[in-house]
Amino acid sequence: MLTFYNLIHTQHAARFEIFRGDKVPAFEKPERANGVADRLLLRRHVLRTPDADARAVMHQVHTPRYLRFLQTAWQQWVALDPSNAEREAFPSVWPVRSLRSDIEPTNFTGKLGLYSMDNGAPVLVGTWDAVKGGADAAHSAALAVSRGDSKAAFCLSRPPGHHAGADFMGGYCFINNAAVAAQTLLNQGAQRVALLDVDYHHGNGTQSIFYERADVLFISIHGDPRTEYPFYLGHADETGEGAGLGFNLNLPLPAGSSVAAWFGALEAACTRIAVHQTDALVVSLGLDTFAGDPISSFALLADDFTRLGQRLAALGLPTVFVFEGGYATAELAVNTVNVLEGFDMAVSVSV
Ligand code: Q9C
Ligand code: ZN
Repeated sequence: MLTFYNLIHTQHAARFEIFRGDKVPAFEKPERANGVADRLLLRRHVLRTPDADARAVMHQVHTPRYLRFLQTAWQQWVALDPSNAEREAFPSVWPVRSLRSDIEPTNFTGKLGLYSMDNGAPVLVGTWDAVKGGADAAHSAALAVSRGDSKAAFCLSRPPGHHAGADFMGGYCFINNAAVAAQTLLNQGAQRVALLDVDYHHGNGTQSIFYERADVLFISIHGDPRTEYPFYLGHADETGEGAGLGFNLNLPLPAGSSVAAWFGALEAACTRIAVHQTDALVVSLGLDTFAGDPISSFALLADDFTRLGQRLAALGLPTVFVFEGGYATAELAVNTVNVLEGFDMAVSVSV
């Protein structure tokens, strides 16, 4: 599997997050991607440094005001008080219903809340560089697949992206790397792209970016939002709007669902992708469906990830994998590489 590795992902390393009212060590940490990179090297996969600038594509999936804010947020935070350089910027107020989000406050706290869905994505000194590098990696992976350099490519970066919408961060995410990859595939000539999100959590950001578009079919298999994060999106009755009607498919499963139930949903997803006459596939590859994940409640085991890769390969599509969640750090590398090697294995059998 050809991997585009964002080496500067380490520039974003939150010290902690708020979990059940306590400050706890951040689940989303550099060791996650470092471990995957180490295992890919051990298994003799090729790791490339991203070589393309995603700036223009980022503007196709995010708003100008959000990108402007995110790029300068750290400088604004430190300008408030030089001692903020030692602090991570967490939002504390949000424009919920009846409050306005059309006017950008001048106050930094006001802006940070406007552009956040929760308190799970603190801005740090290196956040912008890390997430820009992630977008470049996703863009580079999609370009490589479009050019036919490789049947599939893997964007290895963090923080993840699928909770980030056109104009907000949240759930550890800032820039929607999977959306960048899908948009690049379209820019390079694909007519129809399918974006399959297999992270435990619904990809609310990705869904919202493409909700009124027919060129990207979004499909997500995830924990039922009635009980699982992100709670406010991901229900089965969300089928798209306007031109996008019929191009959004949510397959929520109850927390605690069996492996068989999960693969049943995957089959439904694959059937929908096959009838879509898809030119290319993006996979939001979250590994938090693993039985041992500390913040999730599905039951997949190491071999199930191999089977997932094999099933995706059977679709026969040019495919870009984009790294998302997965917090059982000790097992994450094996599970991730199992998906990629399951895919490679099945592709080499079919040619
Ligand atoms: N303390 C992904 O898997 N947890 N995101 C709440 C605030 C949210 C998971 C964070 C979990 C987000 C990409
Ligand atoms: Zn997740």
